[in-house]
Amino acid sequence: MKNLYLLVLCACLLAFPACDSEDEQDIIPNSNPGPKPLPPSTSVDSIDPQIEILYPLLEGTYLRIGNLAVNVNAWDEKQLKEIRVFLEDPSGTRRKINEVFTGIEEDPKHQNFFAPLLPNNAVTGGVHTLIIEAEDMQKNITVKSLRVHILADKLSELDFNTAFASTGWFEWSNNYETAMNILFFNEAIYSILNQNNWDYSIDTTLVNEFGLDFGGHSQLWKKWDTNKNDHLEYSELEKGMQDLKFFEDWDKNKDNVLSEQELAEGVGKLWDVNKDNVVTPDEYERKLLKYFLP
Ligand SMILES: [Ca+2]
Ligand SMILES: [Ca+2]
Ligand SMILES: [Ca+2]
Ligand SMILES: [Ca+2]
Repeated sequence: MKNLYLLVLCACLLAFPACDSEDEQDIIPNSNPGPKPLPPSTSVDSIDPQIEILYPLLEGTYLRIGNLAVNVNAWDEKQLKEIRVFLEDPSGTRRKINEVFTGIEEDPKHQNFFAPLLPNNAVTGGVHTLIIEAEDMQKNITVKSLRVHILADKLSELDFNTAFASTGWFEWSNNYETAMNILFFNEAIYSILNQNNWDYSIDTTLVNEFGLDFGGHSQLWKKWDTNKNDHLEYSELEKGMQDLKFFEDWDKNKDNVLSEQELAEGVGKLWDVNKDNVVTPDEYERKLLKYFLP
């Protein structure tokens, strides 16, 4: 039956050019030929769209007060209608996530979807499912999903490495790459210290507190502001971080990048006040909230 349909379709298509030229001759004398008929559809779109999840990279655990965003690309060989993203809570209730305009260039075949998910007070704790749907103009739909474990108010019950990883800070600061190079590391520290992104002005007390909280360095601002203009130029930050040797010391396997694990261990070592090799919530909670969960 299907073959018969195809034969008929082919026959019609072959017949069309001849018909066209005859029709054109017929309508030339007409002063108002009307809208030109649409060309016959030569194929049906039965191919599903494709989805690429840029992040979250992995199914993971995040604090409700941490950073988590969803970023997805989808494309279709004909024409994409839309990307839809839902977050399903542990009870199975689904809510649609609204897209945030990013200005990323799109065309009929490609679309991008970006939205921050966390921090969000409305999100409860528990295992959630992130559901991504891409639909084309012929209603072909592709669905991908991944699980995200959201921790509501459990910071004080977490071991340090889990707490650090759950902030989402590493992913957020590192453009969702799995290894952080020195440029991203310095920029990440700079954005912790310079909370006003528009200029170099800085809360000098915060720099001094950072010095004390990360290795007991007193009066760090005095050392860092080498040109004494009360601003932190990026070059001063780079020089200051080089002197502290954090990147060098924390890069345990010496591959010139920091993994999230290396970063957590490096920070943890500085925050283990009583040096018992365990970073307890009373040792890390205030600092984690202050520097990595602002
Ligand atoms: Ca398609
Ligand atoms: Ca300066
Ligand atoms: Ca490394
Ligand atoms: Ca300790």
